[in-house]
Amino acid sequence: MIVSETRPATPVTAASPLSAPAWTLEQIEALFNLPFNDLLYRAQQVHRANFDANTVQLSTLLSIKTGGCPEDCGYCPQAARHHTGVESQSVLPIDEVLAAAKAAKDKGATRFCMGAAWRGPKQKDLDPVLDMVKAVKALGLETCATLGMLRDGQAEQLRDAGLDYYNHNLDTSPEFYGEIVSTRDYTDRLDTLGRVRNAGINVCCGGIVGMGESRRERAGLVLQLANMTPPPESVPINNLVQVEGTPLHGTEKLDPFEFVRSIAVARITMPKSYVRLSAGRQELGDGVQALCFLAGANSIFYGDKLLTTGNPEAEQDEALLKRLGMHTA
Ligand code: SAM
Ligand code: DTB
Ligand code: SF4
Repeated sequence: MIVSETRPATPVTAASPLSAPAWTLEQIEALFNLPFNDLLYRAQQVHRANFDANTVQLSTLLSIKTGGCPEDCGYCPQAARHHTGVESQSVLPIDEVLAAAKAAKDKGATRFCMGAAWRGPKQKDLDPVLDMVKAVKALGLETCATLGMLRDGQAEQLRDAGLDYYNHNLDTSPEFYGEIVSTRDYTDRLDTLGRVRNAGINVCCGGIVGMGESRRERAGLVLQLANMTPPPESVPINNLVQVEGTPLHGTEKLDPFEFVRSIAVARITMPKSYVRLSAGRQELGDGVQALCFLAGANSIFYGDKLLTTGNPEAEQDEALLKRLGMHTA
C-alpha cells in the first residue's frame, strides 16, 4: 500500500489536537500516480464504506442573472470582456425561477441551484434572491446559490431565508490560480467560504480540471479542499467546457482518464462529501461517466442546461442510470 485510504495517522501541520490530521500534497500526488485500476478500487472501497454505491443525487441549475460579469475568469463565457455570444440578462422574475424549480422537482431533482454572474451581490441584488430562496425552499427542494463573493452579513441573510448550500469554487490550486483569474485572489475565495461556513450554511466547493494545469496542480486543488475543516459537503468537479471567445478556448484537452482519476482522488480524500460529476459531461460520453460513478461520484447536474452551456438531456441521464442499475436519491 502506497498511501493510506483514510487520513494519515500523524498530523503533518500545526493542527489543533482535536482537528483531523491533514493530507499532504505528496500523499495526494501519490494517489494520482497509482495505477488506474488500483486507484479506482481504492476509491470504490471508500465510497462503499460511506455511501450506497448505486445512488446518485440530482441538482438542477438555473442562471438567474446571466452574462455581463466584470470578472476575468479565463474559463467563463459570462465575463463581459470575453466575446462569447452569451446574451446578458438581468435578474429573472421570481415566477420564472419558481416554474423552473417546480419542473426540476417534477423531473426528480432534490436540489435547485441558482447562479448569478456577479462579482458578488450588492444588497439590492441580494433582496430578490432571498425571496427566491424562500419560495424554492417552500417547494420542498434543497436550495443552493452561487452569487460570487459575499460580504459580512450576507451569508446570514441567505441562511435566514432558508439557503441550504452556497457554491463557491476554489477553481484550481493556489499556484495555478493566477494564470486563470486576476480580478480576485485565492484568499478572497477562502474568505467567502469562511463566511458561508460561519453562518452555518453547507459548503459546496470544488473546481475545474482541464485548464492546462499540471497533475501536481490538480493535486493542489484537492489538497485545499480536503484539508478544509470540515471538508465541503458537496464537491463539484468540473471538466472545462471550452467556449469560443474565452481565453481558455483551445487549451489541450485533458485525458478523460485523468478526469476520472480526479474524481477518485476527491472521493478518497473526502470520504463523506458528495462528489459531483459536474460541467463537461456532454463531452465525456456514457463510458467515462460510468467510470466516474465507479470512482465515487454520487451527484450530477441534471437538466439540459448548466448555466449557459449544454448538459445531457434529462432523458439521456435517466437512460444511463437505468443501464447502470443506479437510482436517484
Ligand atoms: N459568478 C459566481 C462566481 O464566480 O462565484 C457564480 C457563478 S460561476 C459561473 C460558478 C462556477 O462555475 C465557477 O466558479 C466555475 O468553477 C464554474 N464554471 C464556469 N464556467 C465554466 C466552464 N466553462 N467550464 C467549467 N466550469 C465552469
Ligand atoms: C459548478 O461547480 N459548476 C456549475 C455550478 N457550480 C454553478 C457551473 C458550470 C458552468 C459551466 C459553464 C456555463 O454553463 O456557463
Ligand atoms: Fe463572473 Fe462567475 Fe464567470 Fe467569474 S465565473 S466571470 S465571477 S460569472
